[in-house]
Amino acid sequence: MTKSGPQHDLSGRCRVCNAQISAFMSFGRMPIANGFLNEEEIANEYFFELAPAFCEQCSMFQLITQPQPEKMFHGQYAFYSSSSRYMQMHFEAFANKVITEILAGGSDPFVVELGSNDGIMLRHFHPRGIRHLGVEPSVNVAEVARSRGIQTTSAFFNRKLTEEIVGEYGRADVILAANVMCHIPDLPGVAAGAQHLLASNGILIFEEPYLGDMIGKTSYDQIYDEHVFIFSATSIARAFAPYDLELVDVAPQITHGGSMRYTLARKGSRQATARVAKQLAQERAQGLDDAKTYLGFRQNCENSRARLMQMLNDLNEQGKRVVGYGATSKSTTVTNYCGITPQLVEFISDTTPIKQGKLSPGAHIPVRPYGEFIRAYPDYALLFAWNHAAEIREKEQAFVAAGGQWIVYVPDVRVIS
Ligand code: DWN
Ligand code: ZN
Repeated sequence: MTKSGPQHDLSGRCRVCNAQISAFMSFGRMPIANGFLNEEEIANEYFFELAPAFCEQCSMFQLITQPQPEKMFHGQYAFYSSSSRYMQMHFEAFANKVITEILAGGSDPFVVELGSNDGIMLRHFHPRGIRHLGVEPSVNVAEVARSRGIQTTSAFFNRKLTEEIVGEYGRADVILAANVMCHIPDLPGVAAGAQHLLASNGILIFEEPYLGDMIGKTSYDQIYDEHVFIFSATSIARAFAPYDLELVDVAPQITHGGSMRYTLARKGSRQATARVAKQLAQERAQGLDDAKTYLGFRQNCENSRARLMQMLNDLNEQGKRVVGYGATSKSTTVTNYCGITPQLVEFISDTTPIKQGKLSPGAHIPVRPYGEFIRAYPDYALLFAWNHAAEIREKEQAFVAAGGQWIVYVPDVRVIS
């Protein structure tokens, strides 16, 4: 067995269809991806084995084990959705599309968003007087949303909660989620909740990192504790079908390194677009429903790790300064799987105050404010926030003009300036 094969038998039951599943690889001992910590917390740092599996019965890509939700989403949750200007624009466009194409003409519509974070999407519904409710378990980010006047309840979304929502507000015309569904281990519970909450002609729209992109680009850093699933159109159609919810549209998105927007409606209530059948056929052609594809992915991950470590070790021997850019959740998988130490990457620059002054999970690389990056540019910046490359490279032209270079690892390990 290769170093990235599971250390011991990692098997379990598919969270969606209950079939027997086994991990096809392991990324090893992993901490909580957003578990930024202080020196004195190192002794008690929590680790689990990060091992993905593919269910051959329903095609769902998932983690074998996931830490308890309370370990990941709590009053100190470190990720604020509004930390990217491009993402703010993306959600404004998403919200406007829902308002003009779906809600237009409806009388007093009601919108529910799962995992509404700091209100990056609902803030566009609120000023228009559209009835809305955000469901956000991480109380600190929910508080930011409330301070913006956005109606938010701090809870995990499930069937029981939908009964309370229906009792208080009635049924939802639209249920939205972005980068949230793939975080919820009880996906059948979410589907049952959506089935209960949706109005008869209502729709459920969500967008999440896309399995086809992850496999195609070897962006294995999408795999971390919070992402218990990585979806495809195939797996989504199958997971929601038992709840009479049908996949009626798909739309690829460039966000988060390649995402897919899924639209579902009550069976028979809307005609599915031709894009759905096309996407399903494309997924078969890519081999997303074939277990062999994941063995190839495992090999690609190992190659990527070897190349990145070779590059970082070479630069270290040459005495070059390398700094990480963006203390992303994704970077926790990269630093821990590859074994990147503070000797190789001096610190990670990040604009999020709650992360600054802390150590990165597991690898314990210091996280410093952005000002440290511009104060003395390093020779190389390792772009952990590669999904925001367009925004960041536009902003950091002075770094390149000063001779700085970017190291990227998706889709390949390479240096760009
Ligand atoms: O699904 C999830 C996605 C949507 O967001 C969550 N599980 C958690 C989170 O994942 P992430 O942490 O990998 O997301 P980002 O958006 O890639 O994180 C970017 C990080 O980089 C933030 O900490 C902010 C920081 N940043 C920065 O320092 N300078 C970002 C930009 C754009 C910048 O210019
Ligand atoms: Zn399954």
